[in-house]
Formats: sequence, structure tokens, C-alpha cells
Amino acid sequence: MAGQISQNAKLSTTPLVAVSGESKATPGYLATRHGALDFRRRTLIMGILNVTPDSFYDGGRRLEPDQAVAEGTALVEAGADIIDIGGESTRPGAEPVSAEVEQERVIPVLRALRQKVNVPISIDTYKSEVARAALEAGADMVNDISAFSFDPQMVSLVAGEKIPVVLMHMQGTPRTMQMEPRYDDVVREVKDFLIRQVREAVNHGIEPGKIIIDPGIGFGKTLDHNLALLRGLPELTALGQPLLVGASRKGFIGKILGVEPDERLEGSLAAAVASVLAGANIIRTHDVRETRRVILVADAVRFGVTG
Ligand code: 8Y7
Repeated sequence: MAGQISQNAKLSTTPLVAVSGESKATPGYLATRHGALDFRRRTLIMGILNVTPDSFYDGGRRLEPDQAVAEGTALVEAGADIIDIGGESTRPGAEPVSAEVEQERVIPVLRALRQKVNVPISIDTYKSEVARAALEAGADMVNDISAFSFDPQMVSLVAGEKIPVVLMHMQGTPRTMQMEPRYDDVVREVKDFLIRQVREAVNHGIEPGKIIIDPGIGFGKTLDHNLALLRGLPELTALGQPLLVGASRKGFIGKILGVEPDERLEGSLAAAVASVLAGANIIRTHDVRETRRVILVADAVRFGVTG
């Protein structure tokens, strides 16, 4: 249980992830400012709300704040346990935007959405300035695709605010990551990186139970790398941290099926099932309703049906 790790962490400065990289803990219960995330009986769904003009799948459809708020509300009605709102596209080749532009996009939507929904809202940003403004506007957690490596101030912000955080692996930067991804052993390297970043987080005072790890499907990875990571997810769940997987409509599914993003629903659902059965705790998706139904069945296999 996460509680056990937290206690261990309080007793000493020993990182929660043992030197071997294994932990006996399994993800339990994670408090946020707007309700708890309980990983014990269910796989949770993080619904994607892009507020960018250039996202690869739904970019441009949500620039109007009113529309973005309506779509965020719809994500919750469809069964999202968390909403992840982002104002900078990180698709391969994308250019960064300034913190100002990012805030102009996400803050109005966040403020309005906060009045309408009661699930935790995650701010998808690697910039501490944007994260700080978003937390003030009602966000509950941070999704940092750089796992604290792009902005040196992010780790202390998250530690001070005592909020949950997603730490994702990426090789390179969004602009360059798909140019020539290379690994000797992708699962080991992603795992070692995540162990290092979790340790850094804990050393800065972040509660171990609040650190969610993520292999970063598609972020500096070839098709083979992505498949090896999905196959190797049990090596990541062995770390004892909550595990998030985001494969929704990504390029590797397009490569397998030979289809564009708007035809990648079934492939995304297959990746979601594979992730759930390998121990993922949160699935990040564009397609909440469909993913909910698929996960209900996959979870019945995983946890059994109770009640
Ligand atoms: C992921 C993500 C994206 C992911 C986490 C897309 C922001 C590309 N992918 N965050 N963000 N994990 N934690 O296809 O896999 O949505 S952007």
C-alpha cells in the first residue's frame, strides 16, 4: 500500500524504491484536493482535454473556452476519473510555446471547468510557472512529461503544494524525440530513469504515494520500443508506484494498422487492455466512454467482480 511506503519514507531518507528497483508496495489510495484516487479495485481513466491549436488528433477543436469546458464536462459524464488539460502540443516535431501563451489557453478553461466538475484536474505542463497558475485556478495535480527534467523549479513546487504528480519518461525533446530513438535495453533504461526521478522527488520531500510513473509511450520511441515497453510493464509495476499508460491514438498504432489517428480507436482499446492486464492503474485516453466499457471488462478479469 502507498501508506506503507509513505511511512517508510518518513522514517528515513531511504528512497522508497529499493536499490534493486523492486518494492513490495502496491498502489493504494491517493488523496487529491477534489477527491481520492483509489487504485485498489479499479483502473482509473484520465480523459484528455487539449486546448491547443495544433494537437495531432483533436487540435483546434477546443480553442473556444466555452467549448473546452463543455468537452471537459462531457469527459466526466462519460466516465473520466481525472481530466488532463494541456495547452502545449507535445506531438513529435512540435515547437514549444511560451508560458504566457500556454496560460492564456488553459487558465480560463480551468477556472470555468473547476466550477462544473468534481473530479481531480491534472495540468499537463513541464513549466513550473504554468503549473503554479493552474494550481491556483483549481488544478489538483501535475502531469510533467519531462519528469522534472525540463524545469528545475517544478520539483520544489510540487513538493511544497503536496500534490500528486505524474513523472513520464521521454528521450530527447518533443521537437527531436522521433528523429533517431536509440536504446540498448529500452525497458531497463526507462525503468532506471523513473527510479532516479522518483528518488529525486522523494529527496525533495514529495510523498512516495503521490508519485505516478509513466513509460511515455511514443516519446522518443520506435514501434519496437513501444511494444517492448507495453510487454515490459510488469517491470514498472514492480516498483510499487501507481502506473499511468497513455497510448491513445498514438503513432505506433497507426504503424501497426496503417491508419490515421481518426481510425485508431480499436487499436487504442487493445493497448488499454494490454496495459490494464499488465498492471496499469491509470489509462490516459481521448475516448473515455469506449475505454470505460473496455476497462470494466478487463478489470473484471483483473480484480474480479464484487458487490
Ligand atoms: C502522454 C502525456 C501526451 C502520455 C502522459 C498524446 C501529455 C501526446 N502523451 N502525458 N501527454 N503520458 N503522462 O498523444 O503518454 O496525447 S501528449
